[in-house]
Amino acid sequence: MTSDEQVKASHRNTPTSEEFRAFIASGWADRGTTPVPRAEVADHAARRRAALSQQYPGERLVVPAGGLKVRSNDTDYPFRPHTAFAYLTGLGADSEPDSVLVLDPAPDGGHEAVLFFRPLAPRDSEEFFADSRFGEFWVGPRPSIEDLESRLGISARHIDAMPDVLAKNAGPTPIRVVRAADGGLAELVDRIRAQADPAASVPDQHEADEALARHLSGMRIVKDEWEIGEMRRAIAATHQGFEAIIAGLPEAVRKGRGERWVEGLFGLYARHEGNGVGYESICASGDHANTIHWTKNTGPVRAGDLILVDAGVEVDSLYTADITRTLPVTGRFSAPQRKIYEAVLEAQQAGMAAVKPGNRFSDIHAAANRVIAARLHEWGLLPDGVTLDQTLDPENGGWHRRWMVHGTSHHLGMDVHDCQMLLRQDYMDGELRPGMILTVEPALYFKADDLLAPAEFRGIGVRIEDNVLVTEDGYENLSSAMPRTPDDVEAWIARVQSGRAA
Ligand SMILES: [Mn+2]
Repeated sequence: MTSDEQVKASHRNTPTSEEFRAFIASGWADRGTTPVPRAEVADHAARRRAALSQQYPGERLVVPAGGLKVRSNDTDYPFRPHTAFAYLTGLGADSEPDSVLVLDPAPDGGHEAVLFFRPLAPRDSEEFFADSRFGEFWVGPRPSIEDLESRLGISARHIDAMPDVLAKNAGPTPIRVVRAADGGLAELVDRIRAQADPAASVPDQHEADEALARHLSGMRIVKDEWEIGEMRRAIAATHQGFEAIIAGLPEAVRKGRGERWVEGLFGLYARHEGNGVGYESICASGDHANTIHWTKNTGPVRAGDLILVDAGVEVDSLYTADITRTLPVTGRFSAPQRKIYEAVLEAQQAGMAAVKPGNRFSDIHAAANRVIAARLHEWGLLPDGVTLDQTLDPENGGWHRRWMVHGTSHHLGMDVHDCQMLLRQDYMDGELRPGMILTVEPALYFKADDLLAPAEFRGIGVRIEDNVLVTEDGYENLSSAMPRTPDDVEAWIARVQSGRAA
Protein backbone atom coordinates (compact mmCIF):
# COMPACT_ATOMS: atom_id res chain seq x y z
CA MET A 1 0.00 0.00 0.00
CA THR A 2 3.01 2.22 0.22
CA SER A 3 4.92 2.70 -2.98
CA ASP A 4 7.87 5.07 -2.76
CA GLU A 5 7.03 8.71 -3.37
CA GLN A 6 8.00 9.81 -6.87
CA VAL A 7 9.61 13.14 -7.66
CA LYS A 8 7.25 14.70 -10.21
CA ALA A 9 8.39 17.54 -12.41
CA SER A 10 6.26 20.65 -11.88
CA HIS A 11 6.94 21.73 -15.47
CA ARG A 12 4.76 18.87 -16.67
CA ASN A 13 1.59 19.99 -14.88
CA THR A 14 -1.03 20.67 -17.53
CA PRO A 15 -4.29 22.25 -16.40
CA THR A 16 -7.39 20.58 -17.85
CA SER A 17 -10.79 22.11 -18.46
CA GLU A 18 -14.04 20.48 -17.41
CA GLU A 19 -14.91 20.24 -21.07
CA PHE A 20 -11.76 18.32 -21.85
CA ARG A 21 -12.27 15.94 -18.92
CA ALA A 22 -15.78 15.14 -20.11
CA PHE A 23 -14.50 14.64 -23.64
CA ILE A 24 -11.67 12.26 -22.77
CA ALA A 25 -14.01 10.22 -20.55
CA SER A 26 -16.52 9.64 -23.36
CA GLY A 27 -16.69 7.63 -26.55
CA TRP A 28 -15.09 4.39 -25.40
CA ALA A 29 -16.46 0.89 -25.98
CA ASP A 30 -17.93 -1.03 -23.03
CA ARG A 31 -15.37 -2.92 -21.02
CA GLY A 32 -17.24 -6.16 -21.49
CA THR A 33 -18.59 -8.46 -18.83
CA THR A 34 -17.01 -11.82 -19.70
CA PRO A 35 -15.81 -13.26 -16.39
CA VAL A 36 -12.09 -13.92 -16.09
CA PRO A 37 -11.52 -17.70 -15.87
CA ARG A 38 -10.40 -19.17 -12.58
CA ALA A 39 -6.62 -19.63 -12.52
CA GLU A 40 -5.17 -23.09 -12.07
CA VAL A 41 -3.16 -21.85 -9.10
CA ALA A 42 -6.31 -20.64 -7.27
CA ASP A 43 -7.00 -24.00 -5.61
CA HIS A 44 -3.39 -24.37 -4.50
CA ALA A 45 -3.35 -20.88 -3.04
CA ALA A 46 -6.62 -21.59 -1.20
CA ARG A 47 -5.06 -24.70 0.34
CA ARG A 48 -2.03 -22.69 1.45
CA ARG A 49 -4.25 -20.04 3.06
CA ALA A 50 -6.21 -22.76 4.86
CA ALA A 51 -2.99 -24.22 6.27
CA LEU A 52 -1.87 -20.77 7.42
CA SER A 53 -5.29 -20.09 8.96
CA GLN A 54 -5.04 -23.21 11.12
CA GLN A 55 -1.72 -22.03 12.48
CA TYR A 56 -2.99 -18.65 13.71
CA PRO A 57 -6.56 -19.02 15.05
CA GLY A 58 -8.17 -15.76 16.09
CA GLU A 59 -5.36 -13.57 14.73
CA ARG A 60 -5.48 -11.04 11.92
CA LEU A 61 -2.69 -11.71 9.41
CA VAL A 62 -1.49 -9.02 7.03
CA VAL A 63 0.59 -10.06 4.02
CA PRO A 64 1.47 -7.14 1.72
CA ALA A 65 2.67 -7.39 -1.86
CA GLY A 66 4.88 -4.34 -1.35
CA GLY A 67 5.00 -1.18 -3.40
CA LEU A 68 6.88 0.36 -6.29
CA LYS A 69 10.46 1.41 -5.67
CA VAL A 70 11.72 4.55 -7.36
CA ARG A 71 14.65 4.12 -9.71
CA SER A 72 14.99 7.80 -10.43
CA ASN A 73 12.56 10.72 -10.16
CA ASP A 74 9.29 9.48 -11.66
CA THR A 75 10.46 6.12 -12.97
CA ASP A 76 10.24 2.89 -10.96
CA TYR A 77 12.03 -0.44 -10.88
CA PRO A 78 10.04 -3.32 -12.33
CA PHE A 79 7.62 -4.52 -9.68
CA ARG A 80 7.98 -7.91 -8.05
CA PRO A 81 5.61 -8.82 -5.22
CA HIS A 82 6.84 -10.21 -1.92
CA THR A 83 7.04 -13.98 -2.21
CA ALA A 84 4.71 -14.69 0.74
CA PHE A 85 2.01 -12.61 -0.95
CA ALA A 86 2.50 -14.39 -4.27
CA TYR A 87 2.42 -17.79 -2.58
CA LEU A 88 -0.82 -17.11 -0.72
CA THR A 89 -2.71 -15.35 -3.53
CA GLY A 90 -1.44 -17.10 -6.65
CA LEU A 91 -0.62 -13.71 -8.16
CA GLY A 92 2.83 -13.73 -9.70
CA ALA A 93 4.47 -11.36 -12.14
CA ASP A 94 1.08 -9.79 -12.80
CA SER A 95 0.56 -8.71 -9.17
CA GLU A 96 -0.61 -5.19 -8.53
CA PRO A 97 1.76 -3.06 -6.46
CA ASP A 98 0.41 -1.94 -3.08
CA SER A 99 -1.97 -4.90 -2.79
CA VAL A 100 -2.46 -6.47 0.61
CA LEU A 101 -3.82 -9.87 1.58
CA VAL A 102 -5.60 -9.85 4.93
CA LEU A 103 -6.70 -13.03 6.69
CA ASP A 104 -9.36 -11.81 9.06
CA PRO A 105 -10.46 -14.17 11.84
CA ALA A 106 -14.01 -15.36 11.21
CA PRO A 107 -16.50 -15.49 14.12
CA ASP A 108 -17.03 -19.23 13.63
CA GLY A 109 -13.32 -20.04 13.47
CA GLY A 110 -10.96 -19.97 10.53
CA HIS A 111 -10.30 -16.82 8.54
CA GLU A 112 -11.85 -14.82 5.77
CA ALA A 113 -9.28 -13.91 3.12
CA VAL A 114 -9.65 -10.49 1.53
CA LEU A 115 -7.39 -9.08 -1.16
CA PHE A 116 -7.20 -5.30 -0.98
CA PHE A 117 -5.91 -3.58 -4.09
CA ARG A 118 -6.30 -0.55 -6.34
CA PRO A 119 -8.83 -1.63 -8.94
CA LEU A 120 -9.22 -0.20 -12.41
CA ALA A 121 -10.23 3.46 -12.19
CA PRO A 122 -13.28 4.68 -14.09
CA ARG A 123 -12.72 6.64 -17.29
CA ASP A 124 -14.09 9.82 -15.80
CA SER A 125 -11.30 9.88 -13.25
CA GLU A 126 -8.22 12.07 -13.50
CA GLU A 127 -6.14 8.92 -13.01
CA PHE A 128 -7.46 7.43 -16.28
CA PHE A 129 -5.41 9.77 -18.47
CA ALA A 130 -3.22 11.86 -16.14
CA ASP A 131 -1.55 9.42 -13.72
CA SER A 132 1.68 8.19 -15.28
CA ARG A 133 2.22 5.63 -12.52
CA PHE A 134 -1.15 3.92 -12.32
CA GLY A 135 -3.35 5.40 -15.05
CA GLU A 136 -4.78 3.31 -17.87
CA PHE A 137 -3.39 5.65 -20.56
CA TRP A 138 0.11 5.09 -19.15
CA VAL A 139 0.40 1.55 -17.83
CA GLY A 140 -2.70 -0.12 -19.23
CA PRO A 141 -5.90 -1.28 -17.55
CA ARG A 142 -5.68 -2.95 -14.15
CA PRO A 143 -8.08 -5.70 -13.16
CA SER A 144 -11.44 -4.82 -11.65
CA ILE A 145 -12.56 -6.23 -8.31
CA GLU A 146 -14.74 -8.77 -10.16
CA ASP A 147 -11.80 -9.79 -12.37
CA LEU A 148 -9.57 -10.69 -9.44
CA GLU A 149 -12.38 -12.38 -7.52
CA SER A 150 -13.29 -14.70 -10.35
CA ARG A 151 -9.68 -15.41 -11.22
CA LEU A 152 -8.45 -16.17 -7.72
CA GLY A 153 -11.60 -17.29 -5.94
CA ILE A 154 -10.97 -14.80 -3.16
CA SER A 155 -12.90 -11.73 -1.95
CA ALA A 156 -11.40 -8.49 -3.17
CA ARG A 157 -11.96 -4.90 -2.03
CA HIS A 158 -10.67 -1.44 -2.75
CA ILE A 159 -7.40 -0.67 -0.94
CA ASP A 160 -8.99 2.46 0.60
CA ALA A 161 -11.19 0.19 2.74
CA MET A 162 -8.23 -1.61 4.28
CA PRO A 163 -7.14 0.68 7.18
CA ASP A 164 -10.60 0.45 8.81
CA VAL A 165 -10.65 -3.31 8.42
CA LEU A 166 -7.21 -3.58 10.03
CA ALA A 167 -8.24 -1.37 12.95
CA LYS A 168 -11.54 -3.16 13.65
CA ASN A 169 -11.48 -4.74 17.16
CA ALA A 170 -7.73 -4.25 17.17
CA GLY A 171 -7.71 -4.55 20.95
CA PRO A 172 -8.95 -8.11 21.35
CA THR A 173 -7.71 -9.20 17.89
CA PRO A 174 -3.95 -9.70 17.70
CA ILE A 175 -2.49 -8.49 14.38
CA ARG A 176 0.64 -9.72 12.66
CA VAL A 177 2.19 -8.19 9.55
CA VAL A 178 4.98 -9.31 7.23
CA ARG A 179 7.13 -6.26 7.93
CA ALA A 180 9.81 -6.78 5.26
CA ALA A 181 7.21 -6.73 2.48
CA ASP A 182 6.07 -3.14 3.05
CA GLY A 183 7.65 -0.81 5.60
CA GLY A 184 4.87 1.76 5.37
CA LEU A 185 2.17 -0.79 6.05
CA ALA A 186 4.17 -2.23 8.95
CA GLU A 187 4.17 1.27 10.48
CA LEU A 188 0.42 1.55 9.99
CA VAL A 189 -0.06 -1.75 11.82
CA ASP A 190 2.26 -0.48 14.58
CA ARG A 191 0.07 2.62 15.00
CA ILE A 192 -3.12 0.56 15.07
CA ARG A 193 -1.68 -1.77 17.70
CA ALA A 194 -0.39 1.13 19.80
CA GLN A 195 -3.80 2.79 19.72
CA ALA A 196 -5.58 -0.41 20.67
CA ASP A 197 -3.23 -1.21 23.55
CA PRO A 198 -0.67 1.49 24.45
CA ALA A 199 0.82 -0.74 27.15
CA ALA A 200 1.65 -3.64 24.85
CA SER A 201 5.33 -4.43 24.24
CA VAL A 202 6.44 -3.31 20.79
CA PRO A 203 9.45 -5.67 20.72
CA ASP A 204 7.11 -8.59 21.49
CA GLN A 205 4.82 -7.50 18.67
CA HIS A 206 7.73 -7.29 16.27
CA GLU A 207 8.91 -10.72 17.38
CA ALA A 208 5.43 -12.04 16.61
CA ASP A 209 5.63 -10.44 13.16
CA GLU A 210 9.00 -12.09 12.67
CA ALA A 211 7.59 -15.48 13.64
CA LEU A 212 4.85 -15.08 11.02
CA ALA A 213 7.43 -14.25 8.34
CA ARG A 214 9.48 -17.26 9.39
CA HIS A 215 6.44 -19.52 9.26
CA LEU A 216 5.53 -18.25 5.78
CA SER A 217 9.10 -18.81 4.63
CA GLY A 218 9.11 -22.36 5.98
CA MET A 219 5.67 -23.23 4.56
CA ARG A 220 7.20 -23.33 1.10
CA ILE A 221 9.93 -25.84 1.90
CA VAL A 222 8.06 -28.83 0.46
CA LYS A 223 6.80 -28.21 -3.05
CA ASP A 224 3.50 -29.61 -4.34
CA GLU A 225 3.04 -31.15 -7.80
CA TRP A 226 1.97 -27.84 -9.32
CA GLU A 227 5.06 -26.10 -7.98
CA ILE A 228 7.32 -28.89 -9.23
CA GLY A 229 5.74 -28.39 -12.66
CA GLU A 230 6.55 -24.67 -12.53
CA MET A 231 10.14 -25.49 -11.56
CA ARG A 232 10.42 -27.84 -14.53
CA ARG A 233 9.23 -25.03 -16.81
CA ALA A 234 11.77 -22.62 -15.29
CA ILE A 235 14.55 -25.14 -15.78
CA ALA A 236 13.54 -25.91 -19.38
CA ALA A 237 13.59 -22.20 -20.19
CA THR A 238 16.97 -21.85 -18.50
CA HIS A 239 18.26 -24.73 -20.60
CA GLN A 240 17.20 -22.81 -23.73
CA GLY A 241 18.95 -19.69 -22.44
CA PHE A 242 22.19 -21.62 -21.93
CA GLU A 243 22.00 -22.98 -25.47
CA ALA A 244 21.57 -19.43 -26.75
CA ILE A 245 24.72 -18.51 -24.84
CA ILE A 246 26.64 -21.44 -26.30
CA ALA A 247 25.52 -20.51 -29.81
CA GLY A 248 26.64 -16.92 -29.16
CA LEU A 249 30.05 -17.63 -27.64
CA PRO A 250 32.06 -17.03 -30.84
CA GLU A 251 30.34 -13.68 -31.25
CA ALA A 252 30.91 -12.84 -27.57
CA VAL A 253 34.65 -13.40 -28.13
CA ARG A 254 34.65 -11.30 -31.30
CA LYS A 255 32.68 -8.35 -29.95
CA GLY A 256 34.68 -7.63 -26.81
CA ARG A 257 32.96 -7.01 -23.47
CA GLY A 258 31.69 -10.51 -24.12
CA GLU A 259 30.38 -11.15 -20.61
CA ARG A 260 27.69 -8.51 -21.21
CA TRP A 261 26.83 -10.12 -24.54
CA VAL A 262 26.36 -13.44 -22.75
CA GLU A 263 24.27 -11.77 -20.03
CA GLY A 264 22.10 -10.16 -22.70
CA LEU A 265 21.53 -13.42 -24.56
CA PHE A 266 20.35 -15.10 -21.39
CA GLY A 267 18.24 -12.09 -20.44
CA LEU A 268 16.52 -12.21 -23.82
CA TYR A 269 15.39 -15.79 -23.22
CA ALA A 270 14.47 -15.04 -19.62
CA ARG A 271 12.21 -12.18 -20.61
CA HIS A 272 10.77 -14.04 -23.58
CA GLU A 273 10.11 -17.32 -21.79
CA GLY A 274 9.35 -15.99 -18.32
CA ASN A 275 9.17 -12.93 -16.13
CA GLY A 276 12.90 -12.39 -16.34
CA VAL A 277 16.01 -13.59 -14.58
CA GLY A 278 15.46 -14.96 -11.08
CA TYR A 279 18.58 -13.12 -9.94
CA GLU A 280 21.31 -11.13 -11.64
CA SER A 281 23.14 -13.45 -14.02
CA ILE A 282 26.76 -14.23 -13.25
CA CYS A 283 28.69 -14.30 -16.52
CA ALA A 284 32.27 -14.74 -15.42
CA SER A 285 35.01 -15.48 -17.91
CA GLY A 286 38.55 -16.42 -16.95
CA ASP A 287 39.63 -15.14 -13.55
CA HIS A 288 36.25 -13.45 -12.97
CA ALA A 289 34.87 -16.93 -12.25
CA ASN A 290 36.79 -16.70 -8.98
CA THR A 291 34.56 -13.86 -7.82
CA ILE A 292 31.64 -15.85 -6.48
CA HIS A 293 28.96 -13.28 -7.26
CA TRP A 294 30.50 -11.63 -10.31
CA THR A 295 27.51 -9.77 -11.76
CA LYS A 296 29.27 -6.73 -13.21
CA ASN A 297 29.91 -8.82 -16.31
CA THR A 298 32.13 -6.15 -17.82
CA GLY A 299 34.92 -8.41 -18.96
CA PRO A 300 35.96 -9.93 -22.26
CA VAL A 301 35.30 -13.56 -23.14
CA ARG A 302 38.63 -14.93 -24.30
CA ALA A 303 39.40 -17.96 -26.39
CA GLY A 304 41.06 -20.62 -24.25
CA ASP A 305 39.36 -19.50 -21.02
CA LEU A 306 36.44 -21.03 -19.22
CA ILE A 307 33.27 -19.01 -18.78
CA LEU A 308 31.22 -19.66 -15.68
CA VAL A 309 27.56 -18.81 -16.17
CA ASP A 310 25.23 -18.93 -13.15
CA ALA A 311 21.76 -17.95 -14.30
CA GLY A 312 18.12 -18.88 -13.97
CA VAL A 313 14.83 -18.02 -15.63
CA GLU A 314 12.00 -16.96 -13.32
CA VAL A 315 8.67 -17.97 -14.88
CA ASP A 316 5.56 -15.79 -14.54
CA SER A 317 4.47 -17.62 -11.40
CA LEU A 318 7.85 -16.48 -9.96
CA TYR A 319 9.45 -19.91 -9.58
CA THR A 320 13.07 -19.71 -10.62
CA ALA A 321 15.80 -22.06 -11.74
CA ASP A 322 19.39 -21.57 -10.52
CA ILE A 323 21.89 -23.35 -12.72
CA THR A 324 25.62 -23.02 -13.26
CA ARG A 325 27.64 -24.39 -16.12
CA THR A 326 31.34 -23.75 -16.63
CA LEU A 327 32.03 -23.88 -20.36
CA PRO A 328 35.27 -23.89 -22.34
CA VAL A 329 34.95 -20.83 -24.56
CA THR A 330 36.40 -22.53 -27.63
CA GLY A 331 34.72 -25.86 -27.00
CA ARG A 332 37.58 -27.89 -25.49
CA PHE A 333 38.88 -28.11 -21.92
CA SER A 334 42.63 -27.77 -21.45
CA ALA A 335 44.28 -30.42 -19.24
CA PRO A 336 44.37 -28.29 -16.06
CA GLN A 337 40.82 -27.02 -16.68
CA ARG A 338 39.59 -30.58 -17.06
CA LYS A 339 41.42 -31.74 -13.95
CA ILE A 340 39.72 -29.10 -11.80
CA TYR A 341 36.38 -29.63 -13.52
CA GLU A 342 36.46 -33.36 -12.85
CA ALA A 343 37.15 -32.80 -9.16
CA VAL A 344 34.17 -30.45 -8.89
CA LEU A 345 31.96 -32.88 -10.80
CA GLU A 346 32.98 -35.71 -8.51
CA ALA A 347 32.12 -33.53 -5.52
CA GLN A 348 28.75 -32.73 -7.07
CA GLN A 349 27.99 -36.42 -7.59
CA ALA A 350 28.89 -37.10 -3.98
CA GLY A 351 26.65 -34.24 -2.88
CA MET A 352 23.73 -35.48 -4.95
CA ALA A 353 24.15 -39.00 -3.61
CA ALA A 354 23.51 -37.57 -0.14
CA VAL A 355 20.13 -36.21 -1.26
CA LYS A 356 17.59 -38.63 0.17
CA PRO A 357 14.82 -38.49 2.76
CA GLY A 358 16.13 -38.91 6.28
CA ASN A 359 19.50 -37.36 5.54
CA ARG A 360 20.09 -33.89 6.86
CA PHE A 361 20.41 -30.89 4.57
CA SER A 362 23.97 -30.34 5.78
CA ASP A 363 24.94 -33.90 4.73
CA ILE A 364 25.01 -32.70 1.11
CA HIS A 365 27.68 -30.11 1.82
CA ALA A 366 29.63 -32.55 3.98
CA ALA A 367 29.71 -35.16 1.20
CA ALA A 368 30.70 -32.71 -1.53
CA ASN A 369 33.23 -30.95 0.63
CA ARG A 370 34.96 -34.21 1.54
CA VAL A 371 35.76 -34.72 -2.15
CA ILE A 372 36.91 -31.11 -2.59
CA ALA A 373 39.19 -31.40 0.45
CA ALA A 374 40.50 -34.80 -0.66
CA ARG A 375 41.53 -33.49 -4.07
CA LEU A 376 43.19 -30.39 -2.62
CA HIS A 377 45.03 -32.64 -0.17
CA GLU A 378 46.06 -35.03 -2.92
CA TRP A 379 47.33 -32.11 -5.03
CA GLY A 380 49.48 -31.02 -2.11
CA LEU A 381 47.81 -27.65 -1.62
CA LEU A 382 46.95 -27.90 2.07
CA PRO A 383 49.67 -26.71 4.49
CA ASP A 384 52.41 -29.24 5.19
CA GLY A 385 51.35 -31.95 7.59
CA VAL A 386 47.61 -31.14 7.50
CA THR A 387 45.70 -34.38 7.01
CA LEU A 388 42.33 -34.77 5.32
CA ASP A 389 40.64 -35.40 8.65
CA GLN A 390 42.26 -32.33 10.17
CA THR A 391 41.08 -30.01 7.41
CA LEU A 392 37.58 -31.50 7.63
CA ASP A 393 37.43 -30.87 11.39
CA PRO A 394 34.56 -28.38 11.69
CA GLU A 395 36.07 -26.49 14.63
CA ASN A 396 39.82 -26.33 14.02
CA GLY A 397 40.15 -27.27 10.35
CA GLY A 398 38.92 -25.69 7.15
CA TRP A 399 42.14 -25.08 5.19
CA HIS A 400 40.47 -26.37 2.02
CA ARG A 401 37.94 -23.53 2.34
CA ARG A 402 40.53 -21.15 0.90
CA TRP A 403 39.48 -22.58 -2.49
CA MET A 404 35.76 -23.12 -1.79
CA VAL A 405 34.28 -20.74 0.77
CA HIS A 406 30.56 -21.09 0.15
CA GLY A 407 27.89 -23.64 0.96
CA THR A 408 27.03 -26.42 -1.47
CA SER A 409 23.26 -26.15 -1.36
CA HIS A 410 20.27 -23.93 -0.75
CA HIS A 411 16.56 -24.40 -1.06
CA LEU A 412 15.12 -23.15 -4.34
CA GLY A 413 11.62 -22.09 -5.35
CA MET A 414 9.91 -18.71 -5.65
CA ASP A 415 12.97 -17.16 -4.05
CA VAL A 416 16.33 -18.17 -5.42
CA HIS A 417 17.45 -18.57 -1.82
CA ASP A 418 14.16 -20.03 -0.71
CA CYS A 419 12.93 -20.47 2.86
CA GLN A 420 15.78 -18.22 3.92
CA MET A 421 14.21 -17.17 7.22
CA LEU A 422 14.18 -20.66 8.71
CA LEU A 423 16.27 -21.28 11.78
CA ARG A 424 19.32 -23.52 11.66
CA GLN A 425 17.46 -26.48 13.18
CA ASP A 426 14.93 -26.43 10.34
CA TYR A 427 17.32 -25.58 7.50
CA MET A 428 20.93 -26.77 7.91
CA ASP A 429 20.04 -29.42 10.47
CA GLY A 430 16.61 -30.13 8.99
CA GLU A 431 15.79 -33.54 7.50
CA LEU A 432 15.36 -33.84 3.77
CA ARG A 433 11.78 -34.64 2.80
CA PRO A 434 10.23 -35.61 -0.55
CA GLY A 435 9.14 -32.52 -2.47
CA MET A 436 12.01 -30.31 -1.36
CA ILE A 437 13.96 -28.69 -4.22
CA LEU A 438 17.53 -27.62 -3.66
CA THR A 439 20.72 -26.81 -5.49
CA VAL A 440 23.91 -28.84 -5.42
CA GLU A 441 26.73 -26.54 -6.43
CA PRO A 442 30.27 -27.33 -5.34
CA ALA A 443 33.13 -25.37 -6.82
CA LEU A 444 36.85 -24.74 -6.84
CA TYR A 445 38.34 -21.29 -7.22
CA PHE A 446 41.97 -20.60 -8.03
CA LYS A 447 42.49 -16.86 -8.26
CA ALA A 448 45.05 -15.51 -10.73
CA ASP A 449 47.05 -14.03 -7.83
CA ASP A 450 46.91 -17.12 -5.62
CA LEU A 451 50.57 -17.96 -5.06
CA LEU A 452 49.66 -21.16 -3.20
CA ALA A 453 47.90 -22.58 -6.27
CA PRO A 454 49.87 -24.39 -8.97
CA ALA A 455 50.69 -21.93 -11.75
CA GLU A 456 48.64 -23.90 -14.26
CA PHE A 457 45.53 -23.62 -12.03
CA ARG A 458 45.70 -19.86 -11.52
CA GLY A 459 42.82 -17.94 -13.07
CA ILE A 460 40.56 -21.00 -13.28
CA GLY A 461 37.28 -21.16 -11.40
CA VAL A 462 34.76 -23.97 -11.83
CA ARG A 463 31.27 -24.31 -10.37
CA ILE A 464 28.66 -26.86 -11.42
CA GLU A 465 25.12 -26.33 -10.16
CA ASP A 466 22.01 -28.39 -10.67
CA ASN A 467 18.49 -28.26 -9.25
CA VAL A 468 17.49 -31.41 -7.46
CA LEU A 469 14.12 -32.68 -6.24
CA VAL A 470 14.04 -34.92 -3.17
CA THR A 471 11.99 -38.03 -4.02
CA GLU A 472 10.66 -40.89 -1.87
CA ASP A 473 13.89 -42.86 -2.19
CA GLY A 474 16.54 -40.38 -3.28
CA TYR A 475 16.53 -37.53 -5.76
CA GLU A 476 15.71 -36.49 -9.27
CA ASN A 477 18.08 -34.07 -10.94
CA LEU A 478 15.57 -31.72 -12.58
CA SER A 479 18.29 -30.15 -14.74
CA SER A 480 19.83 -33.43 -15.91
CA ALA A 481 19.04 -32.58 -19.53
CA MET A 482 21.85 -30.01 -19.42
CA PRO A 483 25.17 -31.82 -20.00
CA ARG A 484 27.64 -31.91 -17.12
CA THR A 485 30.56 -34.23 -17.73
CA PRO A 486 33.52 -32.64 -19.55
CA ASP A 487 33.01 -34.88 -22.59
CA ASP A 488 29.29 -34.19 -22.67
CA VAL A 489 29.86 -30.45 -22.30
CA GLU A 490 32.31 -30.47 -25.23
CA ALA A 491 29.84 -32.46 -27.34
CA TRP A 492 27.04 -30.09 -26.28
CA ILE A 493 28.98 -27.04 -27.42
CA ALA A 494 29.89 -28.72 -30.72
CA ARG A 495 26.28 -29.74 -31.35
CA VAL A 496 24.73 -26.37 -30.51
CA GLN A 497 27.32 -24.41 -32.48
CA SER A 498 26.86 -26.64 -35.52
CA GLY A 499 23.12 -25.97 -35.37
CA ARG A 500 22.19 -29.65 -34.98
CA ALA A 501 19.14 -30.56 -32.92
CA ALA A 502 19.51 -32.54 -29.71
MN1 LIG B 1 22.68 -21.26 -6.35
